[in-house]
Amino acid sequence: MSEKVIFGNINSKEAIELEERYGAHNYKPLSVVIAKGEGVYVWDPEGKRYYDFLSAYSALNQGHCHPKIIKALTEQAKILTLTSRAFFNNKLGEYEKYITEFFGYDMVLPMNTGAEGVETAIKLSRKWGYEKKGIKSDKARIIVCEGNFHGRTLGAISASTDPECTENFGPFLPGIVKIPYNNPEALEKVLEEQGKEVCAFLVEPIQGEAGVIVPDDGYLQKTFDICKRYNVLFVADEIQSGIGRTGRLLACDYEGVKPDILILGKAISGGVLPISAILANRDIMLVIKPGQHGSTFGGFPLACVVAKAALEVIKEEHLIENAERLGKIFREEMRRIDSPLIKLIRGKGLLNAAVIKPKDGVEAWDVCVKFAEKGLLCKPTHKHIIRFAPPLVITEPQLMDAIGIIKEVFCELH
Ligand code: IF1
Repeated sequence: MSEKVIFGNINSKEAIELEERYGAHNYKPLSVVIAKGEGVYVWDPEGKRYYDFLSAYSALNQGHCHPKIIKALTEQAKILTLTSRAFFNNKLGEYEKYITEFFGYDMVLPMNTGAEGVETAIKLSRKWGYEKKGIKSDKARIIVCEGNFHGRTLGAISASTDPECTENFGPFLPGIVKIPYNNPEALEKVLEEQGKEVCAFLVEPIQGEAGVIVPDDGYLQKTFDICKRYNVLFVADEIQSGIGRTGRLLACDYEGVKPDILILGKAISGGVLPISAILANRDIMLVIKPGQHGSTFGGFPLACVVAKAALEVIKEEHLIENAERLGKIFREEMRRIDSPLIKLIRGKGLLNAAVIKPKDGVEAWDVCVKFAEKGLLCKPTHKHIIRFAPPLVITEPQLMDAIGIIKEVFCELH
């Protein structure tokens, strides 16, 4: 690491030492330091280039430092950044009109992180449950799926079934019922028993953290219909699966399901700012009245122009179509790799995963370390799954080049 520093003013070793020394140890990153990003590429301080096949967990669908989004950011940053919601601002309404029309909803409630979007959806669902459905005070329940990931706040981890996320963080939010994923019958059964007290079913159309678990065709449609029969809100967490990632604008679009509450995050900013939102129609959204929910930064003018630009990029650059087309090629090519380490390739659009069969002590983590050595970054989820999610701006030649790296690694590993 005595190489010359090209990007920034410290080398990789120094950057890692600083994080280790002064930062909380709530992550265990791969030993790669990123100092610059552009499109599908990132560079370390010493100038080594990598393909980014994580895209900050699908927040960077539009690629690193997209020029149009950065232009919107920097121009607005010189004029007005934050007002709070104590006053109106001249960017929020324009963005609200744009995003609601973009996704086909009456109204939006802007927040910042994904987890806050989830919290907002839970609060709105509960309030709707009491004020519209007539659930008795403090009795409202929300149904969630085993293996979910909805964020790190107490509300979100109360829904979790992963001990790593919950251990010694209790007590948790009451009123959460956990059922198996991809199992409409399980939903029907709880609703039969306790439907009167259930306000919402909260679900990821594809479970990301669980290892890119794609449910059976018809699952979303079936569970949506069941919710309607019991007057339960269908709440979709599309924070990771939304905004073109899976080859549709929303993963729910594959089944023509329109969630009652849609939660978005990550890529609505193109990876530039923490921006999230929930969308719903008036009859639901308006149960929250002035003073009952909010956030200092939610809907700040800087975020509004960034999110609008980021959504425009999705349309203008046909990123949804690109994700669908290149996703198919990716899975085809990956399935052709003849390696005893690969058990299964699955996914939709450019949200894909390889299930690894650990062999001779080689686990998913070791495979990712090898990828990094050869210039491709991705991250294992659990011990045996590798997620592949490049920015949606990736081109076919870039994808083929990256697949070349992946093939090389699997070849060398056995
Ligand atoms: C971390 C996973 C991805 C999400 C869904 C809400 C949130 C997320 C479906 C919360 C966030 C992230 C957060 C990140 C790891 C990551 C992740 F592996 F844990 F599951 F993407 F796959 N709903 N997912 O995926 O959004 O508050 O973070 O903005 O380090 O915790 P957030």
